[in-house]
Amino acid sequence: MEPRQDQNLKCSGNPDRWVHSACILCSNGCGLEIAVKDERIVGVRGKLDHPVNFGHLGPKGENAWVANESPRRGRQPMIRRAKGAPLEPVDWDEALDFFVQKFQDAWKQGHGNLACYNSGQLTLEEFYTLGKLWRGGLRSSNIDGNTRLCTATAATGLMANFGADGPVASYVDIDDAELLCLYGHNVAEAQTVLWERMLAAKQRNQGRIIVVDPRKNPTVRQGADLHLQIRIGTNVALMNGLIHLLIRNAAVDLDFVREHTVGFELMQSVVAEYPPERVADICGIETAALETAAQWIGSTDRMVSTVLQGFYQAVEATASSSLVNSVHLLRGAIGKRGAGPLLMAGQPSAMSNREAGADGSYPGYRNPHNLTHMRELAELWNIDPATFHPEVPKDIITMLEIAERGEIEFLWVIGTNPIVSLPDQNRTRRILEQLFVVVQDPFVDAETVALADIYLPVAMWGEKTGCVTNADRTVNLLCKAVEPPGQARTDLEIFVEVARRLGFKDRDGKPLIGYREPPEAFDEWRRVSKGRPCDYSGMTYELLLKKGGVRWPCNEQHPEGSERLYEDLHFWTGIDDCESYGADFLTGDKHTRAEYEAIDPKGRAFLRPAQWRRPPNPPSETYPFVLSTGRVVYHFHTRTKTGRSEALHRRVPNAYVEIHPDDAQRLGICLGDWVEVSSMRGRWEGPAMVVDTVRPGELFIPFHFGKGHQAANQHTTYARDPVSQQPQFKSSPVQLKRLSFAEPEPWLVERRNDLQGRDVKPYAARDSV
Ligand SMILES: Nc1nc2c(c(=O)[nH]1)N[C@H]1C(S)=C(S)[C@@H](COP(=O)(O)OP(=O)(O)OC[C@H]3O[C@@H](n4cnc5c(=O)[nH]c(N)nc54)[C@H](O)[C@@H]3O)O[C@H]1N2
Ligand SMILES: Nc1nc2c(c(=O)[nH]1)N[C@H]1C(S)=C(S)[C@@H](COP(=O)(O)OP(=O)(O)OC[C@H]3O[C@@H](n4cnc5c(=O)[nH]c(N)nc54)[C@H](O)[C@@H]3O)O[C@H]1N2
Ligand code: SF4
Ligand SMILES: [Mo]
Repeated sequence: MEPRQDQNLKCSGNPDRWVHSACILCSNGCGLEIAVKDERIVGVRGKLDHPVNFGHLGPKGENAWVANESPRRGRQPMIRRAKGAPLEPVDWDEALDFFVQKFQDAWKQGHGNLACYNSGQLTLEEFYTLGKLWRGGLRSSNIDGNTRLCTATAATGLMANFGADGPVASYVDIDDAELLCLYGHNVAEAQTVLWERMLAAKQRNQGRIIVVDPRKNPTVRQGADLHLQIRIGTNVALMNGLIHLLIRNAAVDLDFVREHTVGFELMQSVVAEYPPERVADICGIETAALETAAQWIGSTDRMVSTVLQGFYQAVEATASSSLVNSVHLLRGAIGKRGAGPLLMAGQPSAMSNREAGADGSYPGYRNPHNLTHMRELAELWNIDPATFHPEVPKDIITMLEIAERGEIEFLWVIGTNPIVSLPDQNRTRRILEQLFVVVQDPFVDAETVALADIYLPVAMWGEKTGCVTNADRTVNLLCKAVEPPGQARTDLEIFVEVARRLGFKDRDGKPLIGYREPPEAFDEWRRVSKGRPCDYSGMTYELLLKKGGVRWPCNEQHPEGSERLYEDLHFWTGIDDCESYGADFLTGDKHTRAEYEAIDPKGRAFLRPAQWRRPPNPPSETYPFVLSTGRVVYHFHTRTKTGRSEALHRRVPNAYVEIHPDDAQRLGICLGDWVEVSSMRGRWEGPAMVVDTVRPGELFIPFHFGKGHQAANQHTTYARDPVSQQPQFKSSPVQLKRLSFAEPEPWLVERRNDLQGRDVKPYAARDSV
């Protein structure tokens, strides 16, 4: 990708200084500098020498920083003295006294009575500290991140084949690939700069792009050479069909398979049941398209596959994502330049959370069921190994189900807006209303704050220092550019203070969290991660400033970081290396250590077959449409940032529903008509986007809008993948009807034209958003 310095500056004259940072509005982690004038953020510019983006920025990166300056920033803590009372401003002492009192009251009923639900957007140093506080201090596993909704399947999918989490390939491999396969990944909208990099690679290598997606989305229109427009919920069948054909076409690298994998015979017998005709029938595609895809995949080993929410947010998530890894193993397309699976992360720092362990994982990809790993962690934390009994980690949906039964009372929400982003909004709201809720967020108008009993105002990006890891293991250092508003504190300061007030100590009676500043937290993390897959022992803030992004592992052996994993084809599958002893794809039943012992592949990778199942909640006569949900290029999640940028907001100011022209015609619906989408759980209303992106019988609503009847999550359910526990956001049965005729607003027409591919330039390369 050619360097190009994108910039958006809103000040007269030159800024006073430029501060080293990165964009955190998606997992791409584009390097940038923040412009500061009169101690305020006034703009950004891409870093030309950054190994991820070479100066490029996309629409969100260029515009959403204005959110820092919003008048809706929280400047003072607030508490609600009783349910139904208003939130009242108080000082930090009173807010934290109230916090600690309520925390301890709940704790008296057992530590299982408290839960923490955090984010994929804090810094590594903050995740590490929070995980230590919760697991090492409270000794509870009731902690999860919204990474559960996002990249939990990347972790379980990687563990299923390679023994541990850790994206295998990197963007450098994309540069050299001849074939890019995008599985349920609308990269043109979701990582606009990565998409430019992919298109540049395709041009340079005279390569090809295959997109597997039920929608003819902007990625398809802007760059696909082959679109497998499968039905929603048929990913596993498709993958089995591809593997069936690779075997039939003698495209499997049998020497590689023999030397470096286990499980081929079983895989062979399962995929034998998926001949092209059956797969085409299940997936609703032509056999010729499937055969072409298998032929392309079978004819190059310079292939990179990316996987994202179209695969992850489904009940067959781990199985389908693991099958992508298996395709790479069968082709020997792994561990070398230009090749490898890239199970993507989505949130800017979801990877850091998976590494540091404030979600379902344990620090350094340690295995909670491996006593040696847990003893080692207890030693590193200087807590008594004999009293440290890690429990089975609980995912957020399981915790909500427990709370619904009245067995959790206290919930600490940090850096996520669950009332908009969790499935089944009405049920989730009822559960949250029952609990004592602490919300820690930079904005007082984030929807979940309305349910808070305590609100803690925090510093955000640009106002604190720390690291975030992107989707290809590149670690970026974000430096503090300006002071946070009012009395807002950093998440790290809050964690340190809470741990102190709760009296969490190590076994020598010293504070469990023995530091206050990000560099000290980072130093401890370097020691804790040493020897593990995500080894940071060789990384320093100085190196990060110098190189503008370093990929782990970074240690004595790889002092400048590592472009890809598994170059030696030795995987983390040995019984005392692995992060998990594995689980059954269909039931989620966890394998025991004894069971693993019997199959320990000692460094070889697993090929794990899976049968396709029809997804639960199928459409019916009453609810004949299948609804999927996802993103638009101009908004980030629940819009607490992008919703405040006029440039972004005006592009898509409202939710809408994509309806295929055939369905629209049958129901007498035209572009702009006000329609209702209803299900057994709720009612959505908004304008009709009549467009041939979706398949007939399928609908799509962006999930970014949470207020009133605009929330897509009215219709989603707690159904989830049995292994990763990631919710099925992409398939809900609904009904559609017109409420009133209306003229389409100009933005809707523009967006429709854009979705239909009128301008096929990548978004990041366009002159204005
Ligand atoms: N603009 C923007 N970019 C973002 C974000 C954002 O909010 N806005 N968020 C970031 C985050 S956290 C994430 S996780 C990523 C997500 O990035 P993506 O996963 O690319 O985004 P989605 O729109 O959720 O879903 C991707 C595609 O999945 C398809 N899909 C639906 N059902 C199926 C299915 O059954 N099979 C297949 N194969 N595909 C299916 C949808 O049609 C959609 O085109 O984006 C990141 N980047
Ligand atoms: N229907 C449907 N639902 C989905 C999805 C989907 O595709 N369809 N996608 C899912 C996915 S992949 C994701 S990642 C989630 C995202 O869902 P959320 O994580 O709920 O979305 P965000 O808007 O990013 O929420 C982050 C919150 O943290 C706050 N924040 C920002 N910076 C900081 C900080 O430094 N500290 C603290 N404490 N707070 C901060 C923001 O103001 C915001 O309120 O949504 C999920 N929900
Ligand atoms: S692709 Fe866009 S949103 Fe993502 S990190 Fe880069 S500039 Fe930010
Ligand atoms: Mo995500």
